[in-house]
Formats: sequence, C-alpha cells, structure tokens
Amino acid sequence: MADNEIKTGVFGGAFNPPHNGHVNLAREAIEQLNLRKLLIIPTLESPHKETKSAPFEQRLEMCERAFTPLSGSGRCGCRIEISDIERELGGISYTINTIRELKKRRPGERLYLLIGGDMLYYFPKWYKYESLLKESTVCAVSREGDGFADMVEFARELGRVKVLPSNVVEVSSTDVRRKAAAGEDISQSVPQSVAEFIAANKIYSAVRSDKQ
Ligand code: DND
Repeated sequence: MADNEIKTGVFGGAFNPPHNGHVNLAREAIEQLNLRKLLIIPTLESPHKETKSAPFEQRLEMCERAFTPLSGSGRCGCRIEISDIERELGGISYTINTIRELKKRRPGERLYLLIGGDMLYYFPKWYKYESLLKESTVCAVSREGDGFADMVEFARELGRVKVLPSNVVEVSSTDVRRKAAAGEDISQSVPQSVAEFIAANKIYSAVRSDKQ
C-alpha cells in the first residue's frame, strides 16, 4: 500500500435501525485499521431481504445520529461520512456496484469493506463476491473465542479477508424493532438520539415490526 493512500472504511447495512452493535463494529474498525474516513452506507433496497425497511430518509437520519459521534476518533481522527450513494444508484443495492462507483469517485483511497463476523459465512452468496475480494479489502469483525479460529481459516481460504477480533455487543435490529413495536425499552440497544427519533416518529409501529 502506498504511504499516501487514504484508508477508508465502507460500512453498509439496512440499518433498520442502526444499533449499538453496529456502532461498536465501526469503532473497532476505526481503531484497529487506523481509518482516516468511514463511509456509512444505508441500503436503498437490501439484497436477499424480503421485508420492507423503514423509509430511506429515516434510516439515513438514524445513521447520522448513531455514527457521527465517532467523528475524530482513532489515531487518524477519522472522518465519518453518512452516504446516500445507494439511493443515488437506485435499484437493488448490490455492494459490488457501490464499491465500483466509490472507486471511481475516490481515487487514492483504499477501501476496506466492513462486515459482521457472522456475515462472512454468507459472503460467498453475494453478487460477484470474487470481484469484491479483488476490488476491496474485506474485513470481518468478530468475537474472539469459540469459532474464531474456524473463521480465520475460512477467511484464509477466501483470500484477501482480514478478521478483526472484537468484543461483540449482543443486539439485533430485529429485536430492536420488536421491542419498539411492543413499547418496550430500547435504550440499552441503540444510542439515545436514535431511541428518541424512533419514538418521536413511531417508526416501528406494530405494522412494521415484522421479521427481516
Ligand atoms: P444487512 O442487510 O445484513 O444489514 O446488509 C449488510 C450489507 O451487506 C449491506 O450493505 C448489503 O447491501 C450488503 N449485502 C448483503 C447481501 C448481499 C449483498 C450485499 C450483495 O451485494 O449481493 P444489517 O443492517 O442487518 O447489518 C449491517 C452489518 O452489521 C452487517 O455486516 C452485520 O453482519 C453487522 N452486524 C453486527 N455487527 C456486530 N455486532 C452486531 C451486529 N449486528 C449486525 N450485534
């Protein structure tokens, strides 16, 4: 890697809603990879997900609230950018299309595609995943402990995948939606500003609490 190359993390998700597990993953990646920039990219339409997410605008706003507090963190003072590129590109949000567009727009930046550890086993089902392995550095952030060595081995077989050891915050978007729909407390699962936004806009009413 050239010395002057900028390390940019790319963290995509439905973020329906973003939660403390996502924020923790982002924080670990910034610190362990010394990222100068981190792009947070809500999907317009997630591949392989059948249920509709909350509207894009609301997920974008929740990402602003969840991730901008990480601005300036890490050794390089990471810059956080919440990106609407997948809305701009339109259609189903295949990650290879997003990465290719980002590479065009950001010459001189090296892209690190961040995913949760569990997602790594599913990664070979992604559209053109072999191209993604060539055109970005895939980083799976995973819990050390049971199964970690297997994951490192799986990553080695795929090639060009880093596995970053991390503590993991046990929370899922499905669970947050279910709790919000039932009127239960979500303050331990999402940043406070996200909890306030969900409540104020009644985002996960019972109608939208279905599994995704
Ligand atoms: P999800 O729908 O899993 O998002 O999508 C993640 C990204 O994968 C999006 O950018 C999709 O476009 C892309 N994708 C998925 C499938 C196929 C293709 C692309 C394709 O191109 O063919 P979620 O909001 O559910 O999760 C976002 C990320 O956060 C995921 O990587 C997930 O593993 C991770 N995560 C956690 N990490 C740490 N602690 C937790 C987590 N919960 C979810 N508690």
